[in-house]
Amino acid sequence: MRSWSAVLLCVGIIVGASWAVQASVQLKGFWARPAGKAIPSAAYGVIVNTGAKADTLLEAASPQAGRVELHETVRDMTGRMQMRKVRQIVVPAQDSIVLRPGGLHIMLYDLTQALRPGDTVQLRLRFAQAGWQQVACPVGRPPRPERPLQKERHEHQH
Ligand SMILES: [Cu+2]
Repeated sequence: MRSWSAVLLCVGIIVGASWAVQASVQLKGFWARPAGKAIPSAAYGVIVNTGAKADTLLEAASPQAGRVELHETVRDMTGRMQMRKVRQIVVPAQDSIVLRPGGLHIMLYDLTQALRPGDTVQLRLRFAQAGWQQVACPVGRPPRPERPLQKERHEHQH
């Protein structure tokens, strides 16, 4: 098991290094779908590219899943929605890509254990420019969209 821990150490160093350099890719509002151990889960969120160059998501990995794939959902000839593996996801410069149910998403196969609401999935995404980026995905429902600040209600009582 010594070689395996050496590999993990290397991954840690690489991930740490990519954090040290301010990456132009930000991962926001990530969450994962609850799933039993025998059922695949999926992760969603927003990839924001604040850089001047387009970046490309090349692969994803998680210590909690044996296999992680990039997927899209498409309508087939008969009108049914089907999932399909994609090789990469391009994030244009100064733009963002939304991963959501019914659209692009990250599929988690061969879970090491069931994912229940309140659990957290550690996800790593590898970008062509930004390298490996890590994000913690709470298991549960999608986070509530940010709402504009509501005007304070003033009630005058005389
Ligand atoms: Cu899928």
